[in-house]
Amino acid sequence: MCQNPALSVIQNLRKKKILYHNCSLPQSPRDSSNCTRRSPTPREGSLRIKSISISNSMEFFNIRRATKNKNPFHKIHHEMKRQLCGILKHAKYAFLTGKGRRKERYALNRSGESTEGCCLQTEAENSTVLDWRDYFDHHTLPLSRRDPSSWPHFPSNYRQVVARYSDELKIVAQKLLGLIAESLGLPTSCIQDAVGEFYQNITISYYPACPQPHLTLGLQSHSDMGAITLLIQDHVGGLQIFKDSQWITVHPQSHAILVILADQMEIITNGKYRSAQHRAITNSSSPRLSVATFHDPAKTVKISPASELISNSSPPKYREVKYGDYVSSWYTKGPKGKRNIDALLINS
Ligand SMILES: O=C(O)CCC(=O)C(=O)O
Ligand SMILES: [Fe+2]
Repeated sequence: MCQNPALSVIQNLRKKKILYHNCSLPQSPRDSSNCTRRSPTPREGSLRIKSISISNSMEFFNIRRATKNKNPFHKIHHEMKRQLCGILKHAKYAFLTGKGRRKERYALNRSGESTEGCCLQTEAENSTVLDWRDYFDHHTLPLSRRDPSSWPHFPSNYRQVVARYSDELKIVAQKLLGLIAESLGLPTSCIQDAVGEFYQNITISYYPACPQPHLTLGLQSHSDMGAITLLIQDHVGGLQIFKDSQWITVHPQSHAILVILADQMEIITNGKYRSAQHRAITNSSSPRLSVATFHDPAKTVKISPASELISNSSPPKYREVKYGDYVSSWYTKGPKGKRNIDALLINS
């Protein structure tokens, strides 16, 4: 049988001990939106996403306009971002490009769901498609989950920086949930009440330069499973959203936070806001970094469309789901575009 060319490249690099990272391997042709292999179709464009300042009185109108345009991404400038992003980038480089010994120190079980720690994998195991990515996951909220002693300790202020970043972004996420609710004519606290206390995780992703980027993906096509994700990325670029039947590269902007609406938001708003299908691509010259801060419900919380949005003329579009069951199913089936949220559609 003819060996997958990407696999042989990866195996060669492994033999030479050059490669220590995850990779996506095309197994078979897939439909375009979920394609692991980077093919020339669908067409790829580039998008400068509108920036929205949450300290600006126009915010409400901007969010409503973004909803109307069905633009799943909003971007926010945030006073703290520049400082925090700079320190975080420094810290990320320190542990992700550090010596293997450092990596091993934080390497934890990567088979489970949302395991805190570092995931490092070199190639597809048992034909499973993996991503060309290393990542480190921090459990940050509620405080009962936060254990900075399991995080890297270099540079010396790393743990304080991450903890502060977590607290800052929780406030941003709360504010956004309120604005999104208001933009739909709902009481300000409606979406936050439906989500409950935030379970927040911060994932730092490192995408090494890839010798054959056209054969790989940094991260497969997916929508985030929680309520809202706040993402910062460095100047390299590689995040793409699937919009109007094509993959569009999000132009990286420093000093801005990208807001990615996730699946539970789609359910609560009964589809008025859609979760964003996105993926990360790699390139052959520059490694890339991103920091995603996920805000999710507790696993025991039941999520369903907000009653205020349901009427005879607007029936519920999604079945109620316990968030923990949604997460388990997501991990069992794998992301593959938006198939997990689509499985909850009542008229699918
Ligand atoms: O690295 C990126 O830009 C995307 C990360 C992401 O989508 C995720 O971690 O869920
Ligand atoms: Fe994501």
